[in-house]
Amino acid sequence: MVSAAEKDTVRVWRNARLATLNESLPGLGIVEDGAIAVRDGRIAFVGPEADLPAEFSAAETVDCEGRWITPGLIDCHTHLVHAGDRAHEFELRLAGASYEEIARAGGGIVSSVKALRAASEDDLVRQTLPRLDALIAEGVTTVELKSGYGLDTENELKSLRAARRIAEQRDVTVRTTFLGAHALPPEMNGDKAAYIDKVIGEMLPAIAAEGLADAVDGFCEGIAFSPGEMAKVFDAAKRFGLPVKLHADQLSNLNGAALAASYGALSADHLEYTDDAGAAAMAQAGTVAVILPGAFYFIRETKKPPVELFRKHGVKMAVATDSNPGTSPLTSLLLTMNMAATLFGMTVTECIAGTTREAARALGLVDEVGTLEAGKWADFVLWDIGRPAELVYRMGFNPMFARIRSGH
Ligand code: DI6
Ligand code: FE
Repeated sequence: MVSAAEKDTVRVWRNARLATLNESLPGLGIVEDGAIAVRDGRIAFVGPEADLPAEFSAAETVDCEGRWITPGLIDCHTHLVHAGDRAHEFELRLAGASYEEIARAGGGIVSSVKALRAASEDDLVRQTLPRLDALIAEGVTTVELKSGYGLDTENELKSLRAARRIAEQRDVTVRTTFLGAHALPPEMNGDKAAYIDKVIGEMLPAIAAEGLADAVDGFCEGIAFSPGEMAKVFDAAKRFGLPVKLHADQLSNLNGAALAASYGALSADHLEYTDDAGAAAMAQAGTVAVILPGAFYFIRETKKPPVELFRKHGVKMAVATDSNPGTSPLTSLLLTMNMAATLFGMTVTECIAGTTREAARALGLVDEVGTLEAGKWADFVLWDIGRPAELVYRMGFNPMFARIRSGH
């Protein structure tokens, strides 16, 4: 919490090199010899230090000694709230089993469901915080947390309440997403239609009544839910005024990207199997493509997301960890950027925009965070680097110097 005295503080960061990500500037929106002035937790001025308005000349000043500043990093797709791990399944996969085989044999997401149901809300918070702390240590200031390992009303509520509590325990902005349509829980005995009815008729109303979800997501896949089933969930989300997103075309092309676009989804995520029509529909709808190289790498997928098609159609691309126990036990957004570049050929600018401005867009927050622009929250990171490419280039090294959230 910000005290009244702190709130009134005006502070200036000077002698910095800024990657503003301001869309009206080319590339990273670089400003050399830059300064940022912050008032009441928001950016009041950003630009060349020579242009700093006189009203800030008496302000408390931080000399950045020529360091680079970027917007605070944003991880816009995570399943950080989970219990236990799936290291055993990892060993099975190393011995030759596939992710889908393990899922069909009752492992996979369902084994994380058992673990989450057995954990208390306190336990869940306690187990999640170290993973969140790893992200924060690399400059993450906004994170999305999905439910989706509860798969009944009580346990989905527990997951989202844990997510809201986590937001109070750390200096980070949390957006929560209800992912009830993640997998079919065992007690439904294969009856997907009945489960979808429960998601819509029981779980979503209970979650909306407590204001626990900022968005609704689903897993549209052969091993999960069909486009028709997801459409029902999206219709219900619309009735509650909640924006939607979708795990789409990860393992096969069910035209999930086009389905998401037809609902004006904030994002469609994964997208390895998305085709030209899917990319065109996303561009038309302004649906962000969230690229998740951690899952691609970890399950040794070989079909790459069609980055070229997204560029061709002008689809905005975000990059996120997909941090989860089954397909992406990854808690480094910096390493994720390296993977997006190395595995998918994304450029340095695309990777950095993908973890700042475009990630903000994928969460519906681009008017508040994601770039260094006057009026936005003062969330930014000082880096000990010589050029922005270093954020993407290194593997397993953290050059963060300082992390500022809401000007503190
Ligand atoms: N796609 C994924 O990669 C994760 N969820 C999803 O819908 C996997 C989640 C898990 O295996 O626990
Ligand atoms: Fe995911």
